[in-house]
Amino acid sequence: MLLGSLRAAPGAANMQRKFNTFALLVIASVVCVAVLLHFNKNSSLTYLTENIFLGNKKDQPSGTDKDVDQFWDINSKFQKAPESSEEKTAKPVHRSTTLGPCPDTPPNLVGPLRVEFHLSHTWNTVRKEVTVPLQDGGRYMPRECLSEHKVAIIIPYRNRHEHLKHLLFYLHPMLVRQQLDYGIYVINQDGEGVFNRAKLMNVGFAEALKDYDYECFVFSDVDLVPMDDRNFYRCFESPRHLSVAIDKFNFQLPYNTYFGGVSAMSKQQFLTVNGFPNAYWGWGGEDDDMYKRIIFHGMSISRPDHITGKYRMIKHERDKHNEANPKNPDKLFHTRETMDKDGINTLNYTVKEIVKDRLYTFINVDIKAPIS
Ligand code: BGN
Repeated sequence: MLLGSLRAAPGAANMQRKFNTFALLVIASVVCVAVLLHFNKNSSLTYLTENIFLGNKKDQPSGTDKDVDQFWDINSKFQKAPESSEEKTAKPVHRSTTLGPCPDTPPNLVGPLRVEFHLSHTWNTVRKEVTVPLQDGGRYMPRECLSEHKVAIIIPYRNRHEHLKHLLFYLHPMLVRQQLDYGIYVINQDGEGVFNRAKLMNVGFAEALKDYDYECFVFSDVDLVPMDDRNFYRCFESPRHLSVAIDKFNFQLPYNTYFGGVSAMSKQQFLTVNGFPNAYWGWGGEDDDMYKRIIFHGMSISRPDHITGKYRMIKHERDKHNEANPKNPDKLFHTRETMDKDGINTLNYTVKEIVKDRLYTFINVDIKAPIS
């Protein structure tokens, strides 16, 4: 009996050991499966395997020059620029949440830029030259770090496609070097009514916010190209005037309170002053009104120095339906009373079409313009 039990004991221990090993294997497999499922659900593993180079890797021309240029002819029927099959397959970027913040001073800035307008680009050549990996709608975010700056570039627009080509040709690479998380919004005033730059800015603010959680807005004329990439298209503690040294004004401020051309305001700053006035139809004064809104709300203006704040303006004739409006200067005497009653809080417009191109988001809007 004893012998039997003594013999039986090693057998049972063996069985026990085998069972333990088996149980350990089962537990390990369950843990592995759970870990895999978790990472798959949360995009950080997917990110590592997914091709995040969106846009058109080879920068294939999309459609013919004629097709694309026709799109910009306001008289032709509004249509989306044809896309190559590669552009169509662009998917949203999944960024790893483990990326560190981008440095405050971006590492790849080059300083002064050579800006020339004598080359006549077609949309296809601009597309080929702008080789940065953009998502549809002229959107970009750095892959190497988490940008601190979510910036919408708002460009009021009508019939200026030559200018837009030049601007985007220089602007995209510069904004990429500045490591911004940005999008470009071209706000086109539909129809032939009197132009209203400030109202288009307000529309751009409202529409860009529907697209993404932007915290900063750069309002830019279409004909102003920055000449130095150290001029940051980001927001500061105070509203910022960026175009301080334009060639047209001999690289000087035309007057001390000038706030026109290119400016940057945080979402909060913009809302505090109730945005731009909507009441300035035709040329002149709306930027001065914004300056006054800022000052009347107890803020001041910040500016880059006259070297980094250099701009080249693309020469052009005065636009049709944007003549200087003799009624505008008088409005400036009433900014204090009007600023809370006219602005982003009273904005009304109708979006007629939104077109997402690789280089920009084009928003065609009816802003109820009077006929001149
Ligand atoms: C000013 C315009 C600005 C314009 C600058 C630079 C007015 C208001 C009446 C005094 N202001 O004269 O809107 O940005 O010139 O061109 O017209």
